[in-house]
Amino acid sequence: MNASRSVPVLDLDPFSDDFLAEPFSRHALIREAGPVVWLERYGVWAVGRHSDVFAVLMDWESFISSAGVGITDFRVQTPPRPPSIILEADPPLQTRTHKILARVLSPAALRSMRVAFETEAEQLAARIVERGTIDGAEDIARAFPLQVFPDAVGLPDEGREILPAYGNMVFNFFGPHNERFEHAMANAPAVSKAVMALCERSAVTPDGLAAGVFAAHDAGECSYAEAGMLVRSLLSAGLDTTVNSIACALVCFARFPEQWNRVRADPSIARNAFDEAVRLESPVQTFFRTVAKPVTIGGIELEDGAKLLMFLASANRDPRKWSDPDTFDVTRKTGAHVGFGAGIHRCVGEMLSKLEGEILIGALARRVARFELTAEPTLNYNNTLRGYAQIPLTIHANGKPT
Ligand code: OVM
Repeated sequence: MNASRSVPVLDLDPFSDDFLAEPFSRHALIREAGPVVWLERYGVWAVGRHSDVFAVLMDWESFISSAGVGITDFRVQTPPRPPSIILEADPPLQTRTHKILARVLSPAALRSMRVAFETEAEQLAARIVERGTIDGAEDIARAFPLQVFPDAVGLPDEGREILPAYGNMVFNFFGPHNERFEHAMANAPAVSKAVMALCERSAVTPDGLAAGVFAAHDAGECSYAEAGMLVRSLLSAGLDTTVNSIACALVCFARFPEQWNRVRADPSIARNAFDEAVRLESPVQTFFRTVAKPVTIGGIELEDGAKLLMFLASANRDPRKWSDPDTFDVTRKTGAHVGFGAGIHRCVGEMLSKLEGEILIGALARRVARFELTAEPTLNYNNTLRGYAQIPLTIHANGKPT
């Protein structure tokens, strides 16, 4: 095997605190080593260049998801929760389930959320300006999605408090069985049970996203159990991702105040600014695929059954693809970034996430002149997500709120 090319072997641990504290310089090493590298610590392949990450994302027949998109191979080890029927699935199942959630999250469905999101964003912006000294991670990045998203899904107030612990479990689970994994999983059965109770038709309002999923069941598009599993997917994928995206955007605005001034001058670029923060920071840093047939990347043969780690965050700063990749530029053409994936598994909630980002950033732009970091933000270490535990900020208000 691999007689024709020598395989770059690296002993990096992409799930260590050390790596996660400063992932971007490590990504450069991976990209420079070759189109595909062997991570000997875990016995997995990895890609970090934009063209290779994109090619892997697009080739769902060679690089499957049904054996899990974490390091664990579901064909060998039983996963700790029943597999997702959209994320951890291949066509034809994934085609059917993706279609259901795409309709539930359609532009028409999102339009009806705008007013509620704007009301919440205005209140939040007024509140933080009033306070002046805040933790951006808690008071903005967690506060906003934790309110508007469970409301949009149609969850009761009672029970939704389990969602942060559940998200922590789901996204740490994709990584290796390190300390972080063990800690997040400590309460897995009870947390999973509480979440599944929220995925019953009787638990949700008749007008939210969850109700839309159950309507697909009524229309014969999926079983009742599958509808519950798709509601679970909304709850798994829809919260920690947006929380961390907003946290990343805040840190970008604080570190690049001239870019914040451009958003203030023209709030119509808020949506692009949010997308640029997703490119630069990549809240979802990595996902795995499993090789399902012998394939080659850059002349190196990958064996059937191998796990392959895609460094989405690395592709998003690959200088082969981007000019000034480490610079936050709110008017950059961001279209080709893979922060939301690409191909058949591309994030089905992307437009909902961007609606949240656009509305929140727009409301902040009308009131906040400057986000001043009063101390270094602290990272929230996670096996998949990049985000912040704390973002100590002084909020400088605009002269006059409009
Ligand atoms: C799911 C799921 C869980 C986590 C992430 C995700 C990024 C989906 O259970 O379907 O998408």
